[in-house]
Amino acid sequence: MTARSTRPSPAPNAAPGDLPPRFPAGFLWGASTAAYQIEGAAEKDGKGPSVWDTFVRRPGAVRDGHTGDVACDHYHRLDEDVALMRRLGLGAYRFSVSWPRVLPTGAGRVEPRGLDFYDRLVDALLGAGIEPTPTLFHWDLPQALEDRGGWLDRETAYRFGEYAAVVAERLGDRVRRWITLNEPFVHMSFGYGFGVHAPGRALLLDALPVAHHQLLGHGLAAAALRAAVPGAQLLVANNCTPVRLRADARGAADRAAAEAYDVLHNRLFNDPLLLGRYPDLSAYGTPDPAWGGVVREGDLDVIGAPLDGLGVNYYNPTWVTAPADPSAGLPFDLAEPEEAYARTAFGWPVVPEGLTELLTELASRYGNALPPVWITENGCSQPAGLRDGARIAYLAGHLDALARAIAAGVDVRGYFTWSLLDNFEWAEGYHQRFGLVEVDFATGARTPRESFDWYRKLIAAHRG
Ligand code: IFM
Repeated sequence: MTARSTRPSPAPNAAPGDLPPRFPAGFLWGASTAAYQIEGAAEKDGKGPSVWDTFVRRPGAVRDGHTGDVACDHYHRLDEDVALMRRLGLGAYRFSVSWPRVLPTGAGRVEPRGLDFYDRLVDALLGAGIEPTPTLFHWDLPQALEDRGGWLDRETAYRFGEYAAVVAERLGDRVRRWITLNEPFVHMSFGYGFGVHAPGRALLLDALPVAHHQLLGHGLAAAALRAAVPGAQLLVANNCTPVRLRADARGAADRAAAEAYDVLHNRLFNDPLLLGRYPDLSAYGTPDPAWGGVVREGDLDVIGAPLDGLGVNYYNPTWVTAPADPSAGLPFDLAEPEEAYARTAFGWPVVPEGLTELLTELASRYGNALPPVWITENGCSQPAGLRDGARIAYLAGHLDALARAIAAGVDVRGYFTWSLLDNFEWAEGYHQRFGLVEVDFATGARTPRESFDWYRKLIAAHRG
């Protein structure tokens, strides 16, 4: 992905139900959540602690000391939540399986009550006509594995493959579409690079082995899923971003910074999966293709085994410049756009056309090596309240951008919005609300927002 000149957003198509049916027949309409963000029941039915259970107890780690101990209490409200999904008309629901709920210490003893929960969820979804789409790792590594080095340790990849086999054996008779990893870039950088997410390690570039071990874990899990689930459809959900330069910073050093950022955020994860090789990491002081022994013979064959789809999580482009202090460690500085984009409650710029740009660039970069794409996350945090026209505008604008990418020839098969429910937004606790459904965290009460109704009508219109 090369850095692009910036363009203003097209006016978002904001009127509810206003989008013409521009998506192909059979296009999948979904919503996403993740285990630690919604389930609660942190110690229920034999669940072991995850790195997030530990991290939230570190003073200052999460805004106002919020924890996921109860979250949306989805563990006890599964039926109510599936009823909401049915009302919405979802074709698919993306959730994540909590590894320590299934294997309390990450390996060895399986907790049957943990598997029972996901078994019930899968049956409830199928009963409602909704395709279950589990993600096996959405950041809640069993603490026992972190104590042995976590994703810095190659052994964790093998434990992930074994865990995938356990889940596949139980759910594989009913679940076809699987996502192995969620946003391995964010987990590496926030969790191990900067320490702002669990496990809270601030290793900067020494976190790079976390990328390789997650990807190796993906490859081993994918092999286990293929062995256990005939006809399995396997994806990875990568967080991808178009990389942009400000108009006032487009010199050679800025362009090099943009290339370097693109390598770290996008290509480090997409290239090995789709091309079976890593990009050149010289900008990160890792010119040795084996990364000093981290990448072993045969690993890239395991990682690069064909995928059935690429999951793309898109939120916004990233602006970079040359580093003000090149000796500070990273070959780029993050920058602010010069345009006055609308902002989400999180402060993220709203740039729908970035999604078209991202998808068309992925298609031109990877050509035939790009499998069909599913947008596995897209959505925004908005202020509390049921009248969320800004969320509707966000979704409409991004769906319009997605339709443009499809019209330009990108093979996109489905769209999962983030998120069904307000939930625990990691270091921000409950301060950022991403849900189509408002959750009262004191009582657990769920109330659909205007955007819920808008998405329901949109799905119904496309189903014809
Ligand atoms: O809430 C997160 C999710 O867990 C991963 N992708 C981005 C979302 C919003 O920050």
